[in-house]
Amino acid sequence: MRIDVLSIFPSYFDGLTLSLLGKAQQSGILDLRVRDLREWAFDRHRTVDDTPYGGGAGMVMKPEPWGAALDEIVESAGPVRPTIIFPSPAGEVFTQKTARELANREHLIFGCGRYEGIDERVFEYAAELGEVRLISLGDYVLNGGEVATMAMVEAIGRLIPGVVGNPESLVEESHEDGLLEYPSYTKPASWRERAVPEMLLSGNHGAIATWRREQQLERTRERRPDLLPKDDSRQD
Ligand code: 6GU
Repeated sequence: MRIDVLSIFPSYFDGLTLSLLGKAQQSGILDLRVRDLREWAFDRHRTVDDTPYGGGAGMVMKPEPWGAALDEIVESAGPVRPTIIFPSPAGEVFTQKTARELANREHLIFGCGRYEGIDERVFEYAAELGEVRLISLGDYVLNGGEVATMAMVEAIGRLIPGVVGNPESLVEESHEDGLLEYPSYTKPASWRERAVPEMLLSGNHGAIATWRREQQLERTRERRPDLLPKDDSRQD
């Protein structure tokens, strides 16, 4: 999979060369290219923003650098039509389902906005080049798309076949089956007067699987009831 990231703060993404995703890049499974949007600015000061038409607070990102950058990146990737993602608190909410869907794409482009936003015509133009998605991490506000892009690249990248060594560890995560993960324990069996649940020491794998399922349901009901199927008959 190829992923291009456009940002005026490319060094944010240095961390993505570490650990799992770094290995995926070294092995060629993931081709991640982070580019500075200012490379496509055209004046001496490499300006990427300007005042908003109609007035109002803050600055808006100019369309020309975005257009030139998207043209060059899409052209360089050949005939494949990319999915172009603009992280935005005004977008659809990113979930594990979104991550699974995007992990199947050949080419993703993330356009990280800053300031009050990007000139609206950029989204219209990008839709001529590929499938455009405005995606939010949730209902809170970040200063720009960079941190959101890092979260999404990590969530998507680990779903690319071969990135996570043991694919079974993907299946047992929170959210993969719509429930939160069951609790985990390791040695010692007793630590600061706290014992590991007896069940896990029983060696009865069927009973352990049932217990873990119950734990998943209990935690989900407690912490994230919104994830459970609607059941109007429930009393609590
Ligand atoms: Cl994707 N961008 C910004 N700026 N803020 C956010 C977000 C994205 N998701 C949640 N808050």
